[in-house]
Amino acid sequence: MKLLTDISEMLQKGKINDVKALTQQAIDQGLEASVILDSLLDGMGNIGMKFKNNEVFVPEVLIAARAMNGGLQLLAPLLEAEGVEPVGKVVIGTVKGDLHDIGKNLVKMMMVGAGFEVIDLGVDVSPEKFVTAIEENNADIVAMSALLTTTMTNMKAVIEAIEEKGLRDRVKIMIGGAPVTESFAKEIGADRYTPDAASAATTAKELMM
Ligand code: B1M
Repeated sequence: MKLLTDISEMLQKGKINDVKALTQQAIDQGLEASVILDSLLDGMGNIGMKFKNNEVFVPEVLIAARAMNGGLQLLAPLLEAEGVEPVGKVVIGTVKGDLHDIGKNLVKMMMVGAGFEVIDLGVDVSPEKFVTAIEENNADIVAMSALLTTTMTNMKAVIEAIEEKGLRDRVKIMIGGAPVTESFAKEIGADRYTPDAASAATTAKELMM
């Protein structure tokens, strides 16, 4: 469908106003939020490939990411619409040293949609900040995202800080992000690894049962 390919193309060009206008158009036409989301993800996937092949560089990726977040903001109310009674509290953030927040934002939206109250600590979050937020909010789940092989190891530091504070039995630990795997989750003592935002929300619900 042309509208959807246009969204993907405008995102790759970093045209935030066009991405927002086209996303709104798609919403107004009654297209499903998940279908519109796929076109945004397609654009970001292409940018990722071009970045890897040195066809585009950090500034282009940054403006594409800004355009992606612009589209996501419009989709958020639709993705979150299902939420009813809070089923639990989640503290979420991207780990220390890591500035990637698009995947984390998606996980947050899906979890809000699944009925969770989500406390978003943002990016570059230190272990101490995670621990303080878990304590202050009496969180049921802590959800960590990492996109770099160099920062995923900081997830272990968060788990150690949680253990040192004696909070490990009180909180479930979920991790995810492109370089993260099931075996890494086992290695560092996380409760769950999930590969995408939708499965993160489903798994969070299972953990509350
Ligand atoms: Co960065 N970057 N980046 N980047 N960037 C990657 C990750 C990279 C794979 C690109 C590449 O080389 N092919 C590479 C990492 C290599 C590695 O470590 N193996 C890389 C690099 C090297 C870097 C820099 C070091 C570049 C530099 O400066 N030379 C630098 C580091 C900055 C830092 O963090 N300290 C950097 C910077 C940036 C920008 C700032 C320009 C920008 C981020 C902007 C932003 O997020 N606001 C950026 C971007 C956009 C990317 C790519 C192109 C796209 C990432 C993305 O948003 N994808 C990325 C290449 C790629 O992934 N193809 C790349 C879309 C998003 C929806 O997917 O976040 O994977 P993702 O989330 C998925 C799942 O992973 C999962 O759910 C989502 C799907 O539903 N998920 C979870 C995520 N978190 C989860 C948590 C969960 C469960 C699931 O539970 C808690």
